[in-house]
Amino acid sequence: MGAVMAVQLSIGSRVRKSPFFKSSRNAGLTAASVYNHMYMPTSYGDPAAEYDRLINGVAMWDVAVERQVALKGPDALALARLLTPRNLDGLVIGQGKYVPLCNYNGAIINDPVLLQVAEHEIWLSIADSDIQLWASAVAGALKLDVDVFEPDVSPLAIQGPKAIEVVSDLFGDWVRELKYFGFRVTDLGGIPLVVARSGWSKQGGYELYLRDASRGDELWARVAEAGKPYSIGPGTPNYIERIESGLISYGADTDAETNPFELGMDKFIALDQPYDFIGKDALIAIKRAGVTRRFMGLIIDGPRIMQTSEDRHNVTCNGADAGYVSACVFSPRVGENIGVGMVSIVAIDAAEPVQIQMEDGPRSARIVPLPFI
Ligand code: THG
Repeated sequence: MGAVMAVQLSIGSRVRKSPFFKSSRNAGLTAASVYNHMYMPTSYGDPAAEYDRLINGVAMWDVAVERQVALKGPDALALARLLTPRNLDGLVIGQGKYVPLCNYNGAIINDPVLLQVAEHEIWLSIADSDIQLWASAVAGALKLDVDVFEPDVSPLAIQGPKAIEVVSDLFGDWVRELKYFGFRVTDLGGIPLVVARSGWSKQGGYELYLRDASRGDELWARVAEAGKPYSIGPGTPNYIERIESGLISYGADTDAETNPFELGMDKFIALDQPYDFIGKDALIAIKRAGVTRRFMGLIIDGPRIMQTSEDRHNVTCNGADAGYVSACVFSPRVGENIGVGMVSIVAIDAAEPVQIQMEDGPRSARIVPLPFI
């Protein structure tokens, strides 16, 4: 491959900006992607420092791209039940749940965190697809008594082993008692927030859901100040850590046919519940037939992979197509090149090395269970 120019992302007014965008840029943002029609910070120019802060310290991430789809009205729960195969019995205010959403073919179309914020109000904190359109169409077609809209809510994540210190200094010791995905509606010196124990890493942490976009820079500054004793710094959803932890990146790891069983989400799919939900018949059929591929880890031979993948890498097993690797990188903690991807059951059962077509040629790899750590 010849020399390839770096491509810049054009910043304009069509793609939406986070309430923390100005603060992120002032903190040294160097790269962004687009997610839910918004700029999503992806780098502050020092991947090693960003990884280290997440694993050993504390980092603050502008994840306002995790948009909320509010379901508000007497039929909020009925609509939520239709949208997800997960059983929502016993859901209480202040509780969150990871809820895959599927289409009528049983393919996954998003994997939000659901928050029950009030008796008749549920938020879906979505990954990168247009769930407001989907959910409002379902509600309209069925004449459900529920409004489906995107509220003024923008999460700021605080992640890493020292996040608990920063967040308890800001809000008090009650944050230590929050269960995973649990949350409370509160404020910080009048800045309206939801404080949740969650975040797209396995290093522990919180998400502050800002409820007034005009106060983004103020919230950013308060968190940066409170984090100073713990050497907080900026970061983003982390490419290396999420592979190590086996966290799913909807859109990166999935395609139009990916079903939740392939992703290992069996425990979130309640086929036996009395409620109907979108994709139920298809998922029953998929489960009966059994899956043909599965989301797995791979340990990859060869020189250290230091760059993020621009494309998926095809996988073959004994010369036959065996799926794809959607993300791979050298892991400092595993001490090897690791990847995640969708690989065929045939290749998994063969229990012998597969070949991955990398930019620099084929490499041998072995399939392993997730997570790596
Ligand atoms: N936080 C919030 N919104 C989000 C995300 C988030 N929206 C987009 C995206 N991330 C949604 N996807 C995920 C994927 C995985 C997890 C959370 C959101 C996650 N998974 C854990 C795991 O897989 O081990 C726990 C799942 C469980 O056992 O319930 O945390 O991060 N606000």
